Amino acid sequence: MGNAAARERGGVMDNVSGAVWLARALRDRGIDHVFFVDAVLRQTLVEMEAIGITRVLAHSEPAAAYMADGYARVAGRPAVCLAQSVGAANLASGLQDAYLHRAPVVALTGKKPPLWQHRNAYQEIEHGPLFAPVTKWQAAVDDPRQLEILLPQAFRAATEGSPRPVHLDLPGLQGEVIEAAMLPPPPPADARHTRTPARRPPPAGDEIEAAAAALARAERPVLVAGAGAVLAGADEPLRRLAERLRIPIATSLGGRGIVPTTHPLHIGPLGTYSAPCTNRTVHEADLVVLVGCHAGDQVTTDWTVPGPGTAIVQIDLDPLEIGRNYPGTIGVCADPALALAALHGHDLPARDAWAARAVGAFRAWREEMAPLLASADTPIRVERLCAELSRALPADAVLVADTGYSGIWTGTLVDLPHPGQTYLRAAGSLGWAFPAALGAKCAAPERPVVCFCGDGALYYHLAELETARRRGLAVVVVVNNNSAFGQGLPRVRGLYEGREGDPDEIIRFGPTDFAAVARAFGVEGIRVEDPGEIAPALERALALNAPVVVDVVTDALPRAPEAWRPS
Ligand SMILES: Cc1ncc(C[n+]2csc(CCOP(=O)(O)OP(=O)(O)O)c2C)c(N)n1
Repeated sequence: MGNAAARERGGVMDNVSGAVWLARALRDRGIDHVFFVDAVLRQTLVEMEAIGITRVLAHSEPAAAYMADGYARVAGRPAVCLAQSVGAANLASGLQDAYLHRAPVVALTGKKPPLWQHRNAYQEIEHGPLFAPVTKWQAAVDDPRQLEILLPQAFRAATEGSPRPVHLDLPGLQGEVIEAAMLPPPPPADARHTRTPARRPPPAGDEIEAAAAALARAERPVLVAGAGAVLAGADEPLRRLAERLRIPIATSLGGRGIVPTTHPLHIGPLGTYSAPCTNRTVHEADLVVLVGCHAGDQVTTDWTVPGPGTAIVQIDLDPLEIGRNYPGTIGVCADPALALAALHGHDLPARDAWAARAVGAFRAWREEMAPLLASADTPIRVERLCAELSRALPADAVLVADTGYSGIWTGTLVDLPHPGQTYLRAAGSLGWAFPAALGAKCAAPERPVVCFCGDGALYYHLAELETARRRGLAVVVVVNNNSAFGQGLPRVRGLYEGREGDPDEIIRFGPTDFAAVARAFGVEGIRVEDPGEIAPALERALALNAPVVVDVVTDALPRAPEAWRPS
């Protein structure tokens, strides 16, 4: 055999640079965007352009991680963020929300090669401990040939079971040792690990029988749908089961929107970010069916709702979550959509009177809120802003909410009446929503994306207005601008009761005009100071098909709905 023929049959000529390898291996896994701060994997970024991967240059590593997170949540696919060695700590901090929410973000960082280690290397600390609490799996690639094993493993770990972030440390502070290596072309990707959920196991017959028996016994059942139910696309079987058996549907914030929030059986979000009626109803239930819901402290109001001793059925893809928080849980380890469909096949009683009572309590609460939703007060009441947003959101909108009050306001008072609407919420990191909304827009360029945040949240990543303009990311940012960390304001002032001092110094900001700030970035800005101006501002912003900041000046003192707790 001649040299040329030998080369063609898997010899040296077939090898590709590490940069080409990585770009191709990511593209083969469905990656069409990467989010990063320079300087990392520059040659790979060049190769990415050639094969159609969009490079989104961000202004900070946490923002890049939040963009990847927002992308992954909307796309239902892994997303990639990159940072050089000195950016690793920043990038890790941005993975916290993806970890808490369970989003499959693949983080790649550069790291100086072994000969540089333990010698006071410039700009570098150990990366492993930084990523340990915010990833499900991480590895250092010491030799470029390990990529063939470790990159597929990263995607496997990110997508199997509960999806979560993963981290690969690449040799070279910019990952350049990888890029310069020559490697055989990447083997084909496993399609399973290019999406979430990676697999859809059907329920075991005996587990479904036990769950059906619990439903048959229950007189006051409630369904609680979480982010796992949304991820599984369990909306249709959830609605069908609830409608047939007349079971009220509550959600976690992560599950919000799985059924239209105006659905006749929907009773709002459960937990510490909720309207009082929902916790009361779920506390009264004699069976709570958790569907893709991990029953942490927030959704269960510190495990008081459902109260200890309540019968629980938990349907989850991840066996490690079943029974974690409620001893005696009846578990169904399966794809939530398949498990609900299997329950639908059982002959079970409908609980009309109970459903009417639960739903009636929710409606009564909404009626109580009606005057505030229509308030003509200036400064604007946030309830009125929520009502206007409910009316303005298009039928296919993605609403991305920040944490704290932004989660409570949008979770309790912004309606999502259309099945095509999506709700994403911060799993706790203030400032997450704006970059996450940019990532969401990259994943769903044809859908309107609206970010709802406070001024305190927007300050974190204001610089990404430049990214929005540069990349033409048409996100509408609605700022609830009360010149404060408003959620804590009365409590902080309360701490000063009877003593001298200045509470505002630790909780208030100056009166920034974010519309003017946006315009300085070359982004459209609309300032709203009168409640009558909200609707036309939102209409205009959504029609522009460009990034827009709608800066709504609101009153910091009114309190968001407060969760009910058992005494
Ligand atoms: C990274 C981070 N730091 C601090 C907090 C605590 N925190 C939660 S909500 C909040 C206030 C948010 O203020 P703003 O975004 O202006 O919204 P508002 O409360 O005024 O509606 C703070 C400080 C947090 N959740 N995350």
